[in-house]
Amino acid sequence: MPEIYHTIIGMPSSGKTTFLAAFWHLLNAGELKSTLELETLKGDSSYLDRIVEMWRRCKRVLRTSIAEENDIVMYLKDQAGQRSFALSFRDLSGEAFKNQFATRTCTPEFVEHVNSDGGILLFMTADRPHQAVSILDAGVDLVGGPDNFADATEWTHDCVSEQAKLVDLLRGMQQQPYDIKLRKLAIVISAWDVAANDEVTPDSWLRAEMPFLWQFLVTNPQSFSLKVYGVSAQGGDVSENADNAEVRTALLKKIPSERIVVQHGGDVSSDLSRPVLWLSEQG
Ligand SMILES: Nc1nc2c(ncn2[C@@H]2O[C@H](COP(=O)(O)OP(=O)(O)OP(=O)(O)O)[C@@H](O)[C@H]2O)c(=O)[nH]1
Ligand SMILES: [Mg+2]
Repeated sequence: MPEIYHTIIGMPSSGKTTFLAAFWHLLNAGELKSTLELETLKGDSSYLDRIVEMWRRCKRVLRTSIAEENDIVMYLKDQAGQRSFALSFRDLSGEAFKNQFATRTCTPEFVEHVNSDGGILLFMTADRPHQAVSILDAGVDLVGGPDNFADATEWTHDCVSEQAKLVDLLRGMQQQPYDIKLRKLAIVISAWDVAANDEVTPDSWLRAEMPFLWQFLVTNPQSFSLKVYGVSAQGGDVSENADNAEVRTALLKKIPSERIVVQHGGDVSSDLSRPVLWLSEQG
């Protein structure tokens, strides 16, 4: 059975673990017909069971610490039973990618995973503003000269916009020690419920909110074959505060799998396996 290793990438709180929890639920619960079915899981399922339990109860899954990163191998077959493959990926901590950007280093394992057959699932979230800030947003009076810079905040790596960090990460994959080749890249815009309306598609959101990343991707078709998905893995904001108590109550009344929304172009479903299936297709 071919083993395909997909790499999950995304800054902290970009929705990686919530996606994995919802995906695991879909495969196990049988509430909806999914394009992919689970044959078996290699390794310890306790991590997946823990995150799926929180997901089912509409609770925020725990942040993934670097020490807790988990390798997961799922043996899957497609609905028609035509193809079987092992899908392995690692739930990485967003902190690891932040560190990678700041220190300009990554682990040999990460390079190995990115070089193996398989694609990249790149996560970002619709629930925080992404437009890169300009110097004017810093409130600095440029006309007044350096004397007015006293209140300016000192630069740290956290000041760099998320899209610049992501471009840096992808740009790195275009040179050694990474193999120079075409990679499939499925972009997952999580918390899609925040952005979704009749006018916006995942592609148009990416173009408007992450123009630098968008430009990089469309001008590098030799390196990245792209599809963009809007994903609401929880179905709404489940953070525990009084403002969204009604949202949580309404979500809890639904069949869990039906909370999930996956949009590609104008096509909407609850089938989270779509991006994974596309990455797993040959060619
Ligand atoms: N509105 C909304 N928020 C969501 C949804 N799914 C996840 N979130 C929120 O997105 C945030 C990030 O969730 P995680 O899945 O923990 O993100 P992560 O990328 O694994 O984060 P790290 O482990 O820190 O790298 C949390 O605040 C979730 O509540 C959704 O469908 N809708
Ligand atoms: Mg996580």
